[in-house]
Amino acid sequence: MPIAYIALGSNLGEKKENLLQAIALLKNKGVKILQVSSFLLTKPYGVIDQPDFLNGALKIEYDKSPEELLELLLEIEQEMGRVRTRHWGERVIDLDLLLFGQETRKTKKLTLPHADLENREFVLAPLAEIAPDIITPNGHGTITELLIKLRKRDVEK
Ligand code: ROI
Repeated sequence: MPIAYIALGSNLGEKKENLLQAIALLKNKGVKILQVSSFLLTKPYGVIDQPDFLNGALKIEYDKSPEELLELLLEIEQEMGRVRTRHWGERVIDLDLLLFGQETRKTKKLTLPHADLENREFVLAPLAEIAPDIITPNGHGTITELLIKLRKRDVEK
């Protein structure tokens, strides 16, 4: 069965409860949760005038397509009352599909691996806890190597 990785984020309301609820809803919908990272409080990236985020990552097993998984993630975001305010704004829950086996996509709806994976410490840090040695399909290195590279880049800025 294909293994996929999902990023979780919340910066509104009870952040920890929101992440736990999203995991429970995934389970209810038949997704097998294999591993849950710790949750890290992170400074907002991109649009910085918003509350800190609580971020985490999941390793799951899923027997349908990446597109179906994406639909499921969007469904959960909606069920949890995510309101899209501004682009890259605050949200109760954000579920991003990061990796799906060795699948690659570049469609309007879905980019695999996630387009901004290598630039986001708040994604790579929890992911490195549960999948330090996996190599992304585009072959830029292991998750640990990507995280080290990103941290070096940030120091040099
Ligand atoms: N920044 C952090 N730290 N964590 C997130 O989950 C997050 N999500 C986003 C943007 C607004 C890009 N920034 C973030 O969508």
